Amino acid sequence: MIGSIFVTGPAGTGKSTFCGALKDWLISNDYNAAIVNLDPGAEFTPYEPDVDIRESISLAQIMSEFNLGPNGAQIVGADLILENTELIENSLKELDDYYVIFDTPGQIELFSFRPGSPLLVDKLSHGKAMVAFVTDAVLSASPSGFISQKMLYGSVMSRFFKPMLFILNKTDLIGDDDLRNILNWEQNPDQLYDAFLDEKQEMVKDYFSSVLNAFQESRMISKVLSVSSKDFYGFEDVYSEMSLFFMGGSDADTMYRDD
Ligand SMILES: Nc1nc2c(ncn2[C@@H]2O[C@H](COP(=O)(O)OP(=O)(O)O)[C@@H](O)[C@H]2O)c(=O)[nH]1
Ligand SMILES: [Mg+2]
Repeated sequence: MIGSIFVTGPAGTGKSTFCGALKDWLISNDYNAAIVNLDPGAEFTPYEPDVDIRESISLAQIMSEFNLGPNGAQIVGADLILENTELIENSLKELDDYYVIFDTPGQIELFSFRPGSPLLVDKLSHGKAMVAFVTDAVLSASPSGFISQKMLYGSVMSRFFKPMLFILNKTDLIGDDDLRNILNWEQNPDQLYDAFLDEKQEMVKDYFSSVLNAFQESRMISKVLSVSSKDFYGFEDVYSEMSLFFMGGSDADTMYRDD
C-alpha cells in the first residue's frame, strides 16, 4: 500500500460516509483506493467494502458463544480483531499501489480506546498510517462543542501517536458564519477564549485558560480540514495532507496512477 488512513471519531459523525466519499474522490482522481471495514457490528455500510472483518467475526456468534448482549459482544468483537487479521493482511498484499482506508466501529471507544488498537494499526499498516479524527460540524459550532472535540482528538492522539487529521465533516449542515467562526477559533485561541466565556460562566475561566494554553503549546490541531462527505467538498485538502505525509508533499505518486 502507498499508505493507510484509519478513520475514527464519535458515533454518527459520518466516519463511514467519509470513508466512502474519500475512496470515490481518490478513484475519480485516478488513484487506487480500497476500504477495509473494521466494524464487526456494522449493519450497513454506505460503501461496498473491499475487505470486511465481518467475514471473520460475527457479533451474533459472539453473543451466543459467550452469552453476551449486544454491547458486551461489540467489546469482545473489537478485541478479537487483532487475532483475526489474516484475511485482511492477505488481501492487503494485493493492494500494493493503493491508499487503504480503514473504517472503524461506530462508537469511538471500541477502536480508539481499546488497548489492542495501536498494535492493530501497526500490524495492518506496516508503519505507514495516519489517523483521521472525524467530527461533526454541528457538534463543533459552539465554543464548548469545539473545545470538547479538540480534547477528544487529543485523547485519540495520546493513544496512537500517529500523524492525525482533524476532519470537520458535515459542513453542509452549518452556515458560513459558523464555519468561519470555527476556522477562526483554531487560528486565534484568544477569540475562542472570549467566545467561550460569553457562552459559559466565569467560574471555569482558570480551567479553560489552562486547557487553551495546553492546546497552544502542544500545537494540537492547527489545521481544521472542513469537508462535506455528502457534497464531496474539501477532499483536495484531505488528499494534500495525505500526500504530504506519505509522499513528502510531491505528487510523485503519479507513478502509481493508471495513466
Ligand atoms: N448532511 C450530511 N450528512 C452526513 C455527512 N456525512 C455523513 N452524514 C450522515 O450522518 C449519518 C451518520 O453517518 P455514518 O457515516 O453512518 O456515521 P458513523 O457512525 O460515524 O460511521 C448518516 O445519516 C449519514 O448520511 C455529511 O457530510 N453531510
Ligand atoms: Mg460507521
